[in-house]
Amino acid sequence: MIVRKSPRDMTATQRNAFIKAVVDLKNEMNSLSNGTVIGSYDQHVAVHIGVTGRIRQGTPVNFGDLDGGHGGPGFLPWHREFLLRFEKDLQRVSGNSDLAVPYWDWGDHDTTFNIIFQDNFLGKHQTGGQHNVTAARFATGGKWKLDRRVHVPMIIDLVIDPMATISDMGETLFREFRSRAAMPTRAKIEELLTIGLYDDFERTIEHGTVGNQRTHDYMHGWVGGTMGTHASPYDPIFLLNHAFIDRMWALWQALGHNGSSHYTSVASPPYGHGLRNPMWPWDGTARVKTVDRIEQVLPVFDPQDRREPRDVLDCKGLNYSYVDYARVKDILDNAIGQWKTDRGRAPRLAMRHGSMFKWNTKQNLLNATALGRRLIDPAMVGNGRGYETNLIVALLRGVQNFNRMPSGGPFLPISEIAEIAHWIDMGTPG
Ligand SMILES: [Cu+2]
Repeated sequence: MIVRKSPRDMTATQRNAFIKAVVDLKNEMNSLSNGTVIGSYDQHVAVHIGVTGRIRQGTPVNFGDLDGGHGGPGFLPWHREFLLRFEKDLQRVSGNSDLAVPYWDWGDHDTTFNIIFQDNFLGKHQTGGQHNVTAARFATGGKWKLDRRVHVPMIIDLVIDPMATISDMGETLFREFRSRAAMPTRAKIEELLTIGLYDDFERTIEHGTVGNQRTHDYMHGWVGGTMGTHASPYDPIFLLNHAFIDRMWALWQALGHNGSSHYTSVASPPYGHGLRNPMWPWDGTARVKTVDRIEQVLPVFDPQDRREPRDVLDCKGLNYSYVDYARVKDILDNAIGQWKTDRGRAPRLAMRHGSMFKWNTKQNLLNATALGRRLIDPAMVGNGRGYETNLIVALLRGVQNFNRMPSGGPFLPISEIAEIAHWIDMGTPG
């Protein structure tokens, strides 16, 4: 099982390996049977443009009509599948089957500015209007050239950022960053995990319409430039952005919203959005056509290649996770620093809960008991029942007569509790 991490938790070697894979995929060329020569990376961009707007021959429609991957419940499963395929291609080109797409934690501003948007990763954050990306590998000079056969006409493709003023995106990756102060706050991101219904969760994380959230649409516009268009996957931050959205969905699922009963309640969703609809372009024998110029550059899809939202509801079956044991240990170790309930000292957990209460190795944590209760019942590991374990129940709301832990707080943020539940659901990787 691969583990997608924040760049904060990756080694420099891992971060460099990711960048190298991205650049190598961009430079890999394919000759199609129609004579077109096109890059592997650019074909993923084409798939994204193809799903956005017009899954129909001829392009007569308004934006939003017949979009198979946005503006509806299928947004989350479609991008989950899209990211998995992109990631598999990065694994293939690097020869590293452990390579994982990192995620961009919108609430972690230090990592955003000190690691992600630096020239040794995705390029420096700059304010003051449109500018080309500063990291040499993503700059002009033919190294990171945008393919006009894929992304024109921009007038139609350019919709996410209403502030954008460009009419032709050209061949160079560019951005139009907003400021550090315009980033989402940690507290607002935590609120997303308290939403109860799938459709509300989906709409909020896609459009931010509930509670004025700065989420998917906003973050595309926050980076701006190429990221503000339907050709956004040209900017590799797209991958990190969507990995974070996918992670938020996985964490929301881990809080008891997993399985098909926590998918949409929309009665007749648009093509590709229903639980058992095929998702374009992995729509099997149907293979509904998109606009001609995109059809010309797409990879060939096998008629057997058919994916539906219900196929991607469970990350475990897809063999990836967002949390490993090291991350769980970090969360619990950091919490100890906050839990000063013993007259200013860290709580004496062994005294209160017994000597079995420890997590200095994964096995310790899996065996741990408190007051004779197993923190993580083995029967609840790996099957979507992490949220029922005593550990998660105690952290979220308290077990039977006992208050939410730690007694009196401070309580763990819901996202960190969800991370632990997700880790249990994924079968405790790492
Ligand atoms: Cu998208």
